[in-house]
Amino acid sequence: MGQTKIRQLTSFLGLGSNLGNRKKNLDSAISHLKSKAGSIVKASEVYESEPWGLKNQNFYLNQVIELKTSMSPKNLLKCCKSIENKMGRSRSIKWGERNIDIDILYFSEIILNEDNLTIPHPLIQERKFVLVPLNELSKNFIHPIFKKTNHEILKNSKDNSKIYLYGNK
Ligand code: PH2
Ligand code: MG
Ligand code: MG
Repeated sequence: MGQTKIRQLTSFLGLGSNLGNRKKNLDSAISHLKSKAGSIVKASEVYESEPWGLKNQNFYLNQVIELKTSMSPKNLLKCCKSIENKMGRSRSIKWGERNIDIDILYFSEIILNEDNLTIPHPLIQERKFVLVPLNELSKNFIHPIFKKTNHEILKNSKDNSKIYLYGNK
């Protein structure tokens, strides 16, 4: 019998939490992603970071994961939203506090510009809380629009908000 091979692509996802048990929230998001979205190839260390964009809120825990998935970008977005909902995420104000946030950063070399989904994530270059864990996993990955590696993007980023290793992966 012939075997059906399902084409799998690599996506990088950014996870963030600044409400409730932040570490448990990241762990729970990862286990939901494992059961619903594909396989986790690598997970970065956990970092604690100063709130970016809207200052008056708790520090975040942030982590980036590398996922192998046979889903389309749209279905992966739906899956991330449904995990956020299942975890009780209430739709907060823009850049406001949340118990869990799952963002698609990259999806292979795909470039997508749709109403509710822009890939690569349009703010990667402005956020050290994304760039630092992303560099830990994949510093040589080339941003499909900027044609620069994650390493170069981090080096050129003007974000100087605080980020520390939290550890305890
Ligand atoms: N997420 C935001 C807004 N600000 N700041 C940090 N440090 N980490 C985040 O994950 C984050 C943020 C909206 O998604
Ligand atoms: Mg976000
Ligand atoms: Mg989000």
